[in-house]
Amino acid sequence: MLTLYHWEPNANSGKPMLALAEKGVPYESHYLDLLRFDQHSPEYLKINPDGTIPALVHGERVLTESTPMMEYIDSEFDGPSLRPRSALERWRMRWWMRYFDDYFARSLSMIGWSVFVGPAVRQRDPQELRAAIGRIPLESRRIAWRKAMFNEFSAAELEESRRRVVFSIDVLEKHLATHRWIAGDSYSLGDINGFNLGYALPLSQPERCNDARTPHIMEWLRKIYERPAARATWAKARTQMGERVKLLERR
Ligand SMILES: N[C@@H](CCC(=O)N[C@@H](CS)C(=O)NCC(=O)O)C(=O)O
Repeated sequence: MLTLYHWEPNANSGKPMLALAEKGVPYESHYLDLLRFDQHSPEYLKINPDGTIPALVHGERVLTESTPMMEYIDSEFDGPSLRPRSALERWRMRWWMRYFDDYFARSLSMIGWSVFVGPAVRQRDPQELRAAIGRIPLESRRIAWRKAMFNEFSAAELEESRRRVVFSIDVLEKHLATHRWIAGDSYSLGDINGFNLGYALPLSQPERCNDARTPHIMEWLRKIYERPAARATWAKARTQMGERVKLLERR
């Protein structure tokens, strides 16, 4: 009835995983190994021809794009509402989700692909890697993979991404200094989105995101990680990636 195709609880895959856990909705989990290119297999392309994850299959319906997918989950299933009632808070939630997806996540992702995804596959046979690129349907993903595999991100684009990440951390810290949650008073999809983007920031950006410099981000991340749904979601991690969330344990 409900199947989620996903990778680790992280970035886009983690968004519907955590939203489903918060709602208490059971689902069949179909794990795709992004580093083994499972998302470009002919079987998966029948589900999502873009070859990206996550994808949610609900009966006859196939839903892609993790952020609107979370809104679908919240509307379609019982469980606590993950969208604020007030128009102002709902606007703020969507404002932030757009900011996270279009600006912050893009920059963080480029850095992640350069320092983690690329090195994780680079030692494989170049012929095999070129063949894998040839099977990627979206041009933008082909470019990202090529740059990651062959270490082709330019110094200028990485520098700009680093600048945007630092800028975004400061914007978020300022926001959380005056708002309990992303939308305001209520925990929402905005927090789920932001957590998936930012849970590892204290590890990847230790000089920028830490208790002294960004106490509000740190407290917000810890509060989310303490939620049973977040614990249960990150317990589904299959690789070392999931371990990073443990940095949020209170000492
Ligand atoms: N905007 C899409 C992006 C999906 C996306 O690019 N997902 C990444 C994983 S976080 C992916 O599938 N990468 C695999 C690839 O590019 O081959 C969403 O939010 O679902």
